Amino acid sequence: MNSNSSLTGGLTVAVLAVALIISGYGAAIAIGGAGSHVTTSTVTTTVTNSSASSPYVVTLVITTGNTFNSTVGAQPGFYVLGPNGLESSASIYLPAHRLIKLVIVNYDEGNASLVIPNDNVVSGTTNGTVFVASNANVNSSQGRSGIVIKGGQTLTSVPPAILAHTFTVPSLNLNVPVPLSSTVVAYFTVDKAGNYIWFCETACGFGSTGTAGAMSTPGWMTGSLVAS
Ligand SMILES: [Cu+2]
Repeated sequence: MNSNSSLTGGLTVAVLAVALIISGYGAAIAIGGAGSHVTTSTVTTTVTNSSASSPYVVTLVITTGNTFNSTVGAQPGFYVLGPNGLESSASIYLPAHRLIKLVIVNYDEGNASLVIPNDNVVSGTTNGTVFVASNANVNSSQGRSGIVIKGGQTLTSVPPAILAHTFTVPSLNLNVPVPLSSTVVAYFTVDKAGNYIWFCETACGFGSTGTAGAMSTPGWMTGSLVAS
């Protein structure tokens, strides 16, 4: 080895060091970006939740008749109700170690069959219940004088005949069944920060089994639940 090659070796180390510093900086920017997002959520929290002891409210809206593509046609979809309106449910952000008040407003009037047995049964919520309002089959009736709302009803399961969708996080043992045309309220806590996958577990999608299209596409009937 002559002095030239040892000089080259030194340069290589220097270049590698610079590259490492740059990539480290890149990672810092990426982490900062994620942190900014969390900060944005925190601002939302301040607006919708007056104190840290009150539940953190997450509102999801299920709309129907959304065009998926020309082959599949319309599909139902979950959206997050954010400060600027309906946002993608591909990632749903919420705090860990804090009571979550989950409100699901479902405009879908059609029922769908279960993909997994018993997913009409509530699990993982406070008291193992959901509170269902504004569903004609559960707590209101319709007559010549209009719709009579009888108030909400607390349920431990939703009859399969009126089940439209579920909000299910298997690794949290969380299952919130959603009747057709209803507003559902459930409380739960995520004990461990992390990135979880949520699904709808009714056959509400495309294809012979109903598991394609919306069912298998993030931001429609599946996505990430990010607890931090
Ligand atoms: Cu669904």
